[in-house]
Amino acid sequence: MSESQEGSPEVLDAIVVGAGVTGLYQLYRLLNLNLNAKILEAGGGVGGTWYWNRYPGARFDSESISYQYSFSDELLEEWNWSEHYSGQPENERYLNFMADKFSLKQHIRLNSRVKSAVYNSEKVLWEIETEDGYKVCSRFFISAVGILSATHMPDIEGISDFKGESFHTSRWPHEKVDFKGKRVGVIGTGATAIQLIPEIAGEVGHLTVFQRTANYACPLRNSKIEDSEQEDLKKTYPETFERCKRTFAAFMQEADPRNTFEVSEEERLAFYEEIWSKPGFHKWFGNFQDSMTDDAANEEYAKFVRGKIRERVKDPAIADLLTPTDHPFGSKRIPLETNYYEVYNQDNVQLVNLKEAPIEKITATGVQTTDNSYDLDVIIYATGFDAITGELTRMNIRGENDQSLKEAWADGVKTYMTFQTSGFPNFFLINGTVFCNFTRCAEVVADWVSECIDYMNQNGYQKIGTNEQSEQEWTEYAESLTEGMIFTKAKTGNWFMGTNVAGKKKQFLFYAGGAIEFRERCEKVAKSGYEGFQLS
Ligand code: NA7
Repeated sequence: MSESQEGSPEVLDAIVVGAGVTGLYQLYRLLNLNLNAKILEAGGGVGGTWYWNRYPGARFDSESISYQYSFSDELLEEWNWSEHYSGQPENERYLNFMADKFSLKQHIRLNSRVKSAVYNSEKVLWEIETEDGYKVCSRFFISAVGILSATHMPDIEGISDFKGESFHTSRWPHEKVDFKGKRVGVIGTGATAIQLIPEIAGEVGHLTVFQRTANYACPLRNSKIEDSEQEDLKKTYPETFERCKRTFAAFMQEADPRNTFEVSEEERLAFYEEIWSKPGFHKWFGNFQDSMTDDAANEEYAKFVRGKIRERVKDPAIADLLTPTDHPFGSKRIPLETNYYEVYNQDNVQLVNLKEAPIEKITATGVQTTDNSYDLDVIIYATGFDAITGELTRMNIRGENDQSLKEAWADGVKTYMTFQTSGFPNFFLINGTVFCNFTRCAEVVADWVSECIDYMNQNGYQKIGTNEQSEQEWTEYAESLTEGMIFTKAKTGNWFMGTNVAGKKKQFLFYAGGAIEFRERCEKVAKSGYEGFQLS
């Protein structure tokens, strides 16, 4: 019976926030430990990223087979991917299939955005309330809100004055949007816009793309998986997961052990062409091993990519605008595209250079830049996310001494092992904060938390926390790993570094030690009886 009917909230073992990839698996693991656990999910369905990002063209940039869960042979056997890089509708169906298969939905409360979570030291319980007034208490409070949940709307005057239709890409309407004959504006040219634009360019009457920074988009080279291929493909799953375990960020692609200038120019170009012809992230992670660490090596490859962009755009002036020169290749997330650059050869598509003339305001009829007005029927904000910390600090999470997480992180994110922050006992962060092929590390962190809770229960511990010393040592160590790293070299607009959101502390928001090291450390800490954590 619901506690609100009775007046006093029910007490659970664990509340998980978010029914995305990580949250669903975390719930599955907790239920298998016979714990009384529940997910609170803001959306009207399960899927997280794959529920919210319904814009045309939204799809995996990791291989479907390397992104999928690995924990259940039955699930691997029963689910057939229809494309090598599967699209949002199928991804959402997959996560629903998983939730149904393991009977998770009865433990998920949808349309339940967490408003506050307050730690009660006396009772060793988290008191949680959702925006619709539902209250629940829980011993463990686990955040699985993902990395890209909090939408980032630009700080532009007049957004609410626009009389036409407008939406952020991650709040795309559930019903099909009819673009036929309409004048559509897209603000932003990140990975999202680059997936979306080719999908709508053929339908719209006119498309205006407002670009501030050009990106190094690379061809995705997606293809169908025929029914006849399924069986053979499934035989590759064990090797796929093993391969991911061997790479730094748990992707399938491994860097070439040679250095860029170790080979002749001819050989180098042939190698660039070879990785260019492969699908997915080969062009990023499968490159010469120094391509992301040596500036000259990086520039050599960047030149090759710029040439590839220019080849595809007919008007040299537009090609120039689309060609990035202000940041190294791979210093920002590499977007993967299908027919993106060709869109700019269409007569009904216009590229607006915001570097030259920034947006001044949104008006009732469209977008006004410092040198022109653009009349539009629809404005699409593809302006990204307040990544990793945004969703967490928007919730009112208060730990010991009534300190909020927002206050605790005022000078930047501080954690121990990415899992806990001092002053917030029994609160686990499993947001996906290791730089990693998402699901590969989601399984690692949810397994670790489940085993930790099981260990506590077996040994009669009520509470786990970390202290300022462990937190400081870890945070300093994690920061030291990022020195000179490629991601620190893009000066602006980089959600990995928090520089896309005004006022956010500049800090690499992922753990940069790599998935292999992180996994080993997780194992070691667990084996040591949770060194650096305090159990009581
Ligand atoms: P991104 O990669 O953060 O891209 C956001 C885009 O929006 C980017 O081109 C920004 O330009 C642009 N932007 C943001 N604010 C403004 C304003 N005020 N004016 C003009 N343009 C603006 O977000 P995505 O959603 O594309 O991708 C996020 C991740 O989702 C992606 O990496 C994948 O992992 C999936 P800027 O570059 O800052 O000049």
